[in-house]
Amino acid sequence: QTNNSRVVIIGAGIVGCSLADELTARGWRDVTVLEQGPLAAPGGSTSHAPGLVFRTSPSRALTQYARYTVEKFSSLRHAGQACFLPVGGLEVATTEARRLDLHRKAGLAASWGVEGELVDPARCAELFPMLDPDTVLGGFHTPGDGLARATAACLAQIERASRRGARFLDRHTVTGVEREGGRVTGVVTDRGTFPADHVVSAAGFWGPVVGAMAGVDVPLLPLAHQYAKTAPLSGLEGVGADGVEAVRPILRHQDHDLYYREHLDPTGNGPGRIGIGTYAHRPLPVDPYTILPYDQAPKMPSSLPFTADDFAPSWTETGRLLPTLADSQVEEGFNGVFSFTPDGMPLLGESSAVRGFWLAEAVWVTHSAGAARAVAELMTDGRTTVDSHECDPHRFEKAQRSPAYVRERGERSFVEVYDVIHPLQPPGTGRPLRTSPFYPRQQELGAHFLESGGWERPHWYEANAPLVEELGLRLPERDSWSARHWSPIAAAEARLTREKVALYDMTPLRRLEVTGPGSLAFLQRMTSNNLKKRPGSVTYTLLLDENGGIRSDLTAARLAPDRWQLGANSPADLEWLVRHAPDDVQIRDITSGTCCIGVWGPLARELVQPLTPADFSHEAFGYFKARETYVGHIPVTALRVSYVGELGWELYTEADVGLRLWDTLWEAGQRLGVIAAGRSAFNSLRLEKGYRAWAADMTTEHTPEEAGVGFAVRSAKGDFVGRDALAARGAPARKLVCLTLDDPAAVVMGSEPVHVDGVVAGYVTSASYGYSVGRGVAYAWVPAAAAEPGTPVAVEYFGEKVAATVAAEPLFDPEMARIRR
Ligand code: FFO
Repeated sequence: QTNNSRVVIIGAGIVGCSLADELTARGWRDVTVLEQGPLAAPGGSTSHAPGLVFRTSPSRALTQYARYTVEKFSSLRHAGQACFLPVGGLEVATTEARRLDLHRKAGLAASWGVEGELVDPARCAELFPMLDPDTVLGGFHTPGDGLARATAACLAQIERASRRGARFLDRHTVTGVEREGGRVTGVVTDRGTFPADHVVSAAGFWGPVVGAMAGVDVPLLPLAHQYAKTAPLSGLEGVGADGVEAVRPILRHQDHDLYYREHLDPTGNGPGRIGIGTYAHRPLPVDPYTILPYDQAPKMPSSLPFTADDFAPSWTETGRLLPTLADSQVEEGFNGVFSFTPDGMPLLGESSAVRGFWLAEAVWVTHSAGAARAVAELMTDGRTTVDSHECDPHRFEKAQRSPAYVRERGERSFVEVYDVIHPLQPPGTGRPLRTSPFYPRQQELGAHFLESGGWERPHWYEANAPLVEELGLRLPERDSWSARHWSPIAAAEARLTREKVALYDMTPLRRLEVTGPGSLAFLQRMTSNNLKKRPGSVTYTLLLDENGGIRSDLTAARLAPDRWQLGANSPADLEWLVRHAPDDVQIRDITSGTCCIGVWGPLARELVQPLTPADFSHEAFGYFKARETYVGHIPVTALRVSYVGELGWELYTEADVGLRLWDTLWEAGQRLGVIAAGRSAFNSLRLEKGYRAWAADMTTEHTPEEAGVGFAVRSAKGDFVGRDALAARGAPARKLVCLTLDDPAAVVMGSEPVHVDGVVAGYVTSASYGYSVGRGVAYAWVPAAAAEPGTPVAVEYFGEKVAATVAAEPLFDPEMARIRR
C-alpha cells in the first residue's frame, strides 16, 4: 500500500536511516532525510558508537528492539559485509551481588527469548582469553549478542531506502519547523524549506534543540561518556580478516561500569586494540546548544576532548581484570555525547502538542532497528507489534519535565546505568516531587515511600509494625532480593484489610473527567463495554486499539447524563481520548487537583455510614454504583468499587480538603481499629482477587480474551474501536493465568521465565505473596494448552526451578460474597 504523505526525518544517524528504511518498506514514497553533517558518519552519537548489542534488559520492549537489531543487521550487507558481527556477549561478576544478579539476568533473557548460559570463571577466560579468571566469580554468556556496525548499517539502509525513493540530503542544517493549526507543515533549513505532513526528530542529543523549533519539549539530557582504545596489543595483530574487526565476545564488567570490545584490523594484516567504554566517571552533562557544528568541530560534534583524569580509575581496574593490558596504554580516547532520559528509556511517538511532529530520540544503536520499526508502525498503523508504552514521550507529566528534573534524573540514569536495580527501587534523586494531601499523615505514620509516576506512594506503614506480633503472623523467611523494599508489616496490613478496615491512598490513580452532549456516544465508540446505563452506574471497560489489543482498562462512572469520571492508567489514555474526541466532548485530567482514599474491609460500611447523609446500605448503594454526597464536612464522589476485593468505597474529593477527609475517616475509624495500608498489601490483595494491572499484566499485545477480561467486551452494543478486529481473531494461543507456588515459603517478583514440560514457555507478569491464601501468587503468560487449572509448571527464580501450579481463579472469594453485601 503506497502512502504519498510527505515525511521529513531530521537526522541521518542510525535511527533516521533505519526509519527511512522501515517507512519505505511500508510503502511510504515521499521520505526526505535531512542531515547537517556529511553522510554517512555525520557526527552525531551514531558516528562514534562502539555498537555493542547486549540484548538482555529488564524492559521487555528494549530486549525485543535489540533482538530485531540483531536480526535485521545480520541480514543487511554493506560492501559485501554483514552489518552485525555475532561475536557473542559476556558479562562478568566480581561481587557476590552481581553474581546473583547474573542469575536473575539469565532469567530475564529466557523470559524475553534471548539464549544465554551462566558460566564459571574458567569458561569466562576461555571466551575472553585476556581475562584473569581469578578476578571473576562467574559470567553470563549470550552467544547471539555482538557488534552492530552502525555506520555500515546506515549506509546499507541509505542505499536500500534510496532505491525505494527516499532522498538523503546531507549538509542541510535545520533552522526551523513550520506549523499551522497545530500541525507541522514543513522544515526550514539553511538551504531551503521542505514542506512536510510528518516531521520526525531523529536528531539524537540535538533533540531538545529541534524540539524547541517545533515548540515541543524533549526531555532528554546529553551526557558525555568516555571511550578509549589501547595501543596495539601483541597477540591481536593479524587476528582480524575478511572485514572482520572483532572475534572475541563483547565484554561487560558492570561492577566497575566498564565494557570492552576488540578493534582488529579487518584486512588481517595490521594491529589490534581493545576499546574500553566507561560509565564510572562523574556525569558530564552537555548543553546541546553549545555543541559545535561539523565544520567547526575539531573531530566531530559528538566527540569531545578526552578528560584523562576521569578515565584513570577505569584504566586501573582494567589492568586488574585484563592483566595483559597493564603493560599497554591508552592511545586515544574521547568523551562521546549521547542521550539520557529521566528513566533511561527512549522517546518514541507523536507529540500531542504538535500533530505530525514525531520523536525518535534517546535510542542506543543497540535498540535502533526495533525503535525505528516501532515509530514506522505507529506512523503507518497507529500501533506497534511490540508494546511500546514504556517509550511513550508523554509518560513524563508536567511536573517531571522541568529542565532541572530532566537534568537531575538524566544524570542519575547515567550513574545507575550498570547498577543492579531492584524492580521496586525508587530513584535516588528528585524526591519528593508529587505528594498527595495525606502526605503529612503518612509521614507521621512512618510510611515507607517508593515512587511511581513521580508520586510518593506508601508501601507500608511502620506504625503498623506492632500488628505483626499482635496478629501472631508467621511469615516465611525471604531471600535477600525479595526482602528488599518489603516488610512483614504488609502482611498485617493485608490481614486487617480482610478482617477490619483500612485506608488506602489512591490519589495517583489517574482521573479523567469527560463531559458534553456527545460523551456517551464517544465513550461507547472508544471503549469495549456497554456504558449505556443510568447515571450513578460504574462500568469496567477497556480501551482497545484498532487491532483489538488492550491499550488500557478503565472504570467509567456516569455521574450525570453528560458527565463521567474515568479511572485510567497512563497519560497515554488522555492523549488517545483527546485525539479522538469530537467537538461536543471535553476531556480533562483532574488527577492533580483531586485526591482519593480507598476505604476497604468488612467494617467499611460501619466506618463511612455514620459520617454521611446518604444511604450507604447495599440496597441503596449497590456494587459498581457511584454517588456524590458528603463525608463529614467534605464533598465526595463515592464509587463502590474495590481493587482489593473487599467491601468499600473509593472516596474522591478536591485536593484542598483532602487532608480533612483523611482525618475525618481516621478519627471515626479509631473505634473500629482502622489502619492506613500501603501498596505492598494492595498488590497482594488484588492478585488474590485476580484483578489485572494494565502494563504489568496486559498490554496492546494482548486481546481481552487472552488476558481474561473478555467479560468487559460487549460486541452486541454496536461498533467500537477494535470490535471487528477481535471478531476476526481465532482462539487464543496463549493465556494470562494465575499460578500458585507449591512451596508456601516461595516468592517470586515478576518477569521470571515459566517452564512448561521443561522448556521456557512464558513469563511472569506480576507476583506477590498471597497472605490470605498462604502461598506465593504469580500471574503469567503461558500457551493456551498449559492454561488448564492443575497444570504443573515451574518458575525460574535466580536459577532455581520453583514448582508452581496453574490455579482456578480468582484465588480469593470467587463468589464475591465479601463485596456484594
Ligand atoms: N479505576 C478505579 N476507580 N479504581 C481502580 O482501582 C482502577 N484501576 C484500573 C484503572 N481504573 C481504575 C482498572 N482496573 C476492577 C478490576 C480492575 C480494575 C478496576 C476494577 C474490578 O473491580 N473488577 C470486578 C468487577 C468487574 C465488573 O463488574 O464489570 C471484577 O472483575 O470482578 C486500578 O488499577
